[in-house]
Amino acid sequence: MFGKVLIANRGEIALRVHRACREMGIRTVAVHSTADADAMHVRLADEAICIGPPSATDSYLNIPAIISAAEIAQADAIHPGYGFLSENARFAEIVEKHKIVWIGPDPEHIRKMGDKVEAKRTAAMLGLPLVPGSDGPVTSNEEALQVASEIGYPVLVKAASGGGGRGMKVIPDAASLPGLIAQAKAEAKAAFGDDTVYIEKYLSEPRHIEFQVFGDGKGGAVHMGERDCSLQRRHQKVLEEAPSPALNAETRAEMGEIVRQAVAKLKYRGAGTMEFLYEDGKFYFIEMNTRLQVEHPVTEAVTGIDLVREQIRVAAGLPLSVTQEQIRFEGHAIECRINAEDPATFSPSPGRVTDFHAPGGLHVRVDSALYDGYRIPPYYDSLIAKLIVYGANRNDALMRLRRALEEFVIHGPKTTIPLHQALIEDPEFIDGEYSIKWLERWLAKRAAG
Ligand code: MV4
Repeated sequence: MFGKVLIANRGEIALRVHRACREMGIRTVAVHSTADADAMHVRLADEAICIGPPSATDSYLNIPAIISAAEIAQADAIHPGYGFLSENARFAEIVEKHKIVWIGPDPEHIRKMGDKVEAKRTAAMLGLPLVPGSDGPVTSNEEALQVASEIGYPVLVKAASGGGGRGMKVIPDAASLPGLIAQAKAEAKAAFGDDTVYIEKYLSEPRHIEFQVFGDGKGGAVHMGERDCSLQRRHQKVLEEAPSPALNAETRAEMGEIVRQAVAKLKYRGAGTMEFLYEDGKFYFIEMNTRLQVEHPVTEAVTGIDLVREQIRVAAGLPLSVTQEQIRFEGHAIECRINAEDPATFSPSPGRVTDFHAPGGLHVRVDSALYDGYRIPPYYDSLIAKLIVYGANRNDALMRLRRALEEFVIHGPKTTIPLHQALIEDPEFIDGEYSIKWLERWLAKRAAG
């Protein structure tokens, strides 16, 4: 096992990785920008190295600075967390070239899945169900019109280098197709430097259901069930839960086995997430994320498995600690993402935390790097805490969530706690009846009074 791991991230996820390392007897190296000198992960790590100024481009995305830090500290491995360099295939390759272990998938798998057209091609080969659409990129209006008339309008044009909804357009009819494809290509070129686009049938009210998968890199693979992440605002997840209120155990087992076999065939190593849209009882693969996700704790709650520990184990060449048969899905977990934002306008609200009290008690978990007196810097993502509750069933989890949100005190910056408090009182949410469209509609109604 590794003696020392460098954590190439900040905030709650740097702390999450540090905790897993510590529990495995591994020493940790924190890297940080000048704005994060007083951060919790820096305080707790065995060593800390400043890698640059506040701007993420010059610090948490600064590959030479991070590699230098790893060499100076003689770290055996690097854990990238999520975001930043976690899905940068080139970084993963550079790490490996320096004889440092990359705690993540094979760089080739990261690269393949980063290209959405390539990812769909791979998914099709692996037998995953796809949204009907173009077979690869569309290269002319004639071809696009042909595909669209075969699958029927409305269709969706998506950027091959996209993700997070950027460079995506709904095309209602043939007349508007050429103009909208041109727009999508221009946006994709500007955002990603790649104007490759493809077409899919537009699903109007799906749920976003993703499966957690894990591979040992040698053909051993498990699935850890699904998370329902339909509640999003502008492609930012707000609340996630496991299991999905829309699935039963039979559907989960069936779909889980399909994704497990796909991951095994790929000889995938480490943690991954297969994203699907789910509509009218059918699954459609859209993307695969080759990293640990923000919402991984809901999976940890319903399976009892430490996902970061598993990542570290397989990176060190050890087998997964569980077989598929040993994985039991029990109870229900819900995560609320708490952001330092105005709960009405969502504008960022950085600044000094004058009072901090995290809820506790049975089955309540708070992943946060906040502390009393901490100054939330304005340079990074506004996620400041994740509240994860577990219960025997969805109703128990909801009752516990209500109680935990009530106990949570974060004074100073504005937070989205009140938003979550209102959201979980909505009868449709309580019934679990929501699609990817639901939250934005709910917010619009609320804003209108
Ligand atoms: C779709 C879709 C409807 N039909 N694909 C948005 C980001 C990217 N990950 C995929 N996305 C979507 N793809 C087809 N064929 C609707 C979305 C979508 C969405 C998906 C998941 C969660 C929230 C969403 C919000 C708007 C649109």
